[in-house]
Amino acid sequence: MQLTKEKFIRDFKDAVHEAQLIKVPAATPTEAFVSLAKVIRKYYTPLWLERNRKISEDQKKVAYYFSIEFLPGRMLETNLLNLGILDTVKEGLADLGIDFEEVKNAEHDMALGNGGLGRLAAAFMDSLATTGYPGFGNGLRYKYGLFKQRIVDGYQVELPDSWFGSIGNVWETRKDHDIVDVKLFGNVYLQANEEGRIMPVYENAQILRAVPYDVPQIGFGNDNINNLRLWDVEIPEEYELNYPTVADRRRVQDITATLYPDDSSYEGKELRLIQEYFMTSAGLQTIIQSYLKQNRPLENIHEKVSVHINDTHPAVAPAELMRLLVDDYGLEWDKAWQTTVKTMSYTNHTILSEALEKWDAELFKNVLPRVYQIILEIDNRYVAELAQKGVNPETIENTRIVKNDQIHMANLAIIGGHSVNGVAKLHTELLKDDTLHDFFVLFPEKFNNKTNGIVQRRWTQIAAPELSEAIDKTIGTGWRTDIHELRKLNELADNPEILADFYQVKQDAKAKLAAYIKETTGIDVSTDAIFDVQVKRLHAYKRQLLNLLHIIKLYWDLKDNPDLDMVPRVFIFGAKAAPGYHFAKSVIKLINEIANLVNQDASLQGKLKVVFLENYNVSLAELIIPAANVSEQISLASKEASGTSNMKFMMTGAVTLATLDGANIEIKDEVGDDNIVIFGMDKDEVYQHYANHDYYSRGVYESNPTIKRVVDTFVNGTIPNSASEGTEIYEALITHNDEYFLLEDFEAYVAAQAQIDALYRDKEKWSRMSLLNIANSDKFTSDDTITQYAQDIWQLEN
Ligand code: 26W
Repeated sequence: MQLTKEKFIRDFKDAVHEAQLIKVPAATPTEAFVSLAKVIRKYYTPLWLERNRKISEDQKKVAYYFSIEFLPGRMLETNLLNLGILDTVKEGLADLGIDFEEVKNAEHDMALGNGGLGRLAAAFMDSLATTGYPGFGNGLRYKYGLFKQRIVDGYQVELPDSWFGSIGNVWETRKDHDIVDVKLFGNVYLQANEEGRIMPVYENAQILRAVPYDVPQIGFGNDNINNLRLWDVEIPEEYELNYPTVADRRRVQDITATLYPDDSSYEGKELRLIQEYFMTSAGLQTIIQSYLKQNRPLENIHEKVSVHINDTHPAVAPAELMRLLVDDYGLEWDKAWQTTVKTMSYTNHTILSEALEKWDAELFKNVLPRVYQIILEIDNRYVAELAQKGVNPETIENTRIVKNDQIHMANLAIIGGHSVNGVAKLHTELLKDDTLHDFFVLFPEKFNNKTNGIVQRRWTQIAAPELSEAIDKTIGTGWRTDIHELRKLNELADNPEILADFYQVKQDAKAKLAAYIKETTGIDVSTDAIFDVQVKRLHAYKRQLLNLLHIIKLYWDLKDNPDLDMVPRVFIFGAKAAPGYHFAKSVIKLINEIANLVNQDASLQGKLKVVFLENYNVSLAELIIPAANVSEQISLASKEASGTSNMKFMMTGAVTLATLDGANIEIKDEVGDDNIVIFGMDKDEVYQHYANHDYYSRGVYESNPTIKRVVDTFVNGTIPNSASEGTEIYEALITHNDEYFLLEDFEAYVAAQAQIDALYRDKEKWSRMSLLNIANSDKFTSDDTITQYAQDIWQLEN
């Protein structure tokens, strides 16, 4: 959109006067932020209205991305950048004596997600708007997002994330117009109606009101605005008498109160099931209503609507759509089923079996009695159809939805949809060959890969403005709109001046992070050191502990030989652990205690520093990632479905130190073997261990003195204040046979780290590697990923 600085200043002043009844110079950053948001809303509202009008006038097919998590982080700067008015606004504010950074920091992260899955959903929203495809989000409006993490005495403490604060969500619009009701609990029986149709009769159901709040998703440079619809729950006025006490009301409000903070294991909690159903049912109801306005037959809804199931959390969708089509709109079962399968598609984000959702049939039946009946019917018909085709009984049993009194949600998503995708090449292969092999044999045509991506604009132009300027200076600004132009940097990678420029940009980013580290932890770190970073959720399979084992080895090397010739290293961690995940919390405690140990030891001469930054979130990632020299992506091969931070690090010039897992493999393919450091077992070697049952960690421990010394450090009193956590870790590694093969990969990891040290000493060589990583990162733009979803899975037009 077009905007002059003068007009902006006038609008902004007016907004401050009107909203705060104060003059601009008196406005606090929060007041300035609220007023700025009001001004921006005024700018985009006509664009948003126009977009909605156009989509319905053109009767375009729309994809709805159903996700229990969306993790956009802050929206202000993205919104301004995408509207094309970021520089104008920054200049206008500067004229008024207002620091844009302060205003920006007044916005609370929108953290309605745990990690990769939620961040990916937010990235897809941005990219859908940017590519111009009509793709809308559908999720929950949690009052509290992912917990705020504080570290007290080295331990993680969780605090509620009250992100609404006193100002609420400045971007959202409540849409009373689209309110719907959602039914839970009660009894259902079937009865013939006057026309002889068998209809469900509900008794004593709880009826809740679903209220949508729409958050605009602004496309980059195209004035295109899509919709992220987040549902809140309310008690319908007419049923108020059913909720006489505060406790009664609270039980309802709980449905949208908090995001479940667990991304490591599935928990069969009733409230979670209600959350999942609530957003799915409400979303589908409004989708049908808006489709019907086009006066088209419901049995063709797949021609104008796609519903995407992001992981299994919204996987009740095929059954709920069947319920709506058959019960509420009177479609024949077979017709309804055909259109349902054509409408639905599903992405799997993990092969960890403990994270695959299964519901106890009893619990499910109690909460969703009618949907339960429908699932049984889908399951019966599925089994009968396959049996009739002569499929062997074992395959049928493996793939059916209801068995052993459990409902397998992934199976429902696969059977009830036409597409199943993994999120990186290796992950999709593993799904086909292993996790979902029986499905792949039955329905090979449903399977496809969609390697994840990132919103390059956030990780370059917003998080790394100095890097972006350095790129502008070398290849011009075209890459800002067409990321593939980054490839031009490949030709410049031998130019020493350019390399020196980029080196300096990284040094400046490191200085910024160093200042933050000093301010928040008191630890001094030198920008001459290698900044070696591992930031992600804390999980055993991601192997933060392997990183720690190497740190302990370095510690002993330096204690043995204080003059050891090594490039100084700062190991930086950021990680939240699921509140109930004991082992993960013990690892956090140990990282912090080891940090205390090494940071205070003068004999190490500052060569080794360990920093744990609390409350890792999107905004902190924007500070940390551009400052990294080394990107730690060291999960056990086969376990990390894709990873997406690996892509962000690459794009901002870190060198990846990685196992052949997830998208690391594709990063290696893009950047070439010389510009990445790979180590450890590959997926086949891991699977061979599983098949042969031949791994014995105690044997490795007893026969390798270095490993023994490192592991013993956890239990011999070297690390203060962590006896019980140290024992727990020792036992995981030795008594419980080291589930993620840390000891097996240890030596390879140490060697890879030595290689990093050697490479970094040659400044020019390192800078070249760094630049080549940036130059070849364009493959990972989520704009291209979403284009593939839109074309291959959803068949959309932009
Ligand atoms: C049921 C509890 C639960 C909740 C969330 C289990 C598992 C999850 C998610 C599937 C975990 C997740 O975020 N997976 C990550 O998805 C990213 C986006 O595709 C991938 O890049 C990561 O590799 C994958 O771990």
